[in-house]
Parts: sequence; structure tokens; C-alpha cells
Amino acid sequence: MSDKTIFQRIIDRELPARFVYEDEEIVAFHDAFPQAPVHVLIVPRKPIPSVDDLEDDDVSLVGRMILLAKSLAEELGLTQGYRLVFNCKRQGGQTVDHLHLHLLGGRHMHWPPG
Ligand code: DGP
Repeated sequence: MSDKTIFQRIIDRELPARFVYEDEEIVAFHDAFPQAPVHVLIVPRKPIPSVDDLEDDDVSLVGRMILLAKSLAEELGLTQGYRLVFNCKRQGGQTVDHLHLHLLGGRHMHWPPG
């Protein structure tokens, strides 16, 4: 049994996913359990477990993830707005321990998120 996370297995092409973007640092693919008409996960290839594990050297990587979210939102037609979410650890709602940014859109988002 592999100790890789599901996302590492997707990055390594051991599991299928509907990719919308990839480069040498970052991949993006559709969430398998979408919570909105558009629900894309933006994932660094580097296996950082969570936001809590980010270091100063990761500043540009995280910046690129956010700018990629912006350009994917435009590409996917989210002209009315969208939500970006980093869940961090169990109480923050994180279930996969490989850093990822959720891009959600295509419906009105509520606040507080619950
Ligand atoms: P989080 O709860 O923040 O750790 O988000 C994990 C997301 O990953 C959740 O929205 C569901 C999604 N997910 C879980 N398993 C798979 C999978 O095998 N493939 C894809 N594409 N998404 C998955």
C-alpha cells in the first residue's frame, strides 16, 4: 500500500484526474466531489502537507498558485466572481494532506462558510 497522498498519486499519473493546467511547479484538476459548478484544485508538485508547513521559500510558489487561480477563473468563465479556499488541518476541514487551493465558482457563495 502506497503512503503517497491521493494528490501525489494524481500528480504521478497513478490515478486519473481531469487536468486543466500543469507546469513544472503546479498542477490543477477538477475536484472529484465538486461543491460548486466549477470546483478546481490547484496543487503544487512539491509535497507540502498544509499551509501550516509553508516556509519563507514557498512565498513565490503560493503567489503563483493564487495568480493561476485568477487566470483559470477567467478561462472557466467565472466573470461574476469566485471563492479561493485553503483548508488547513482537520479542524480547518482539510482531508488530503498535500497543500491545495480550492477554486470554486458558478454559484452564489454564502458567508459564514460553516
Ligand atoms: P480538503 O478537504 O480541503 O482536503 O479538499 C480535498 C478535496 O479533494 C475535496 O474537495 C475532495 C477532493 N478529492 C478527494 N479525492 C479526490 C480524488 O481522488 N480526485 C479528485 N480529483 N479530487 C479528490
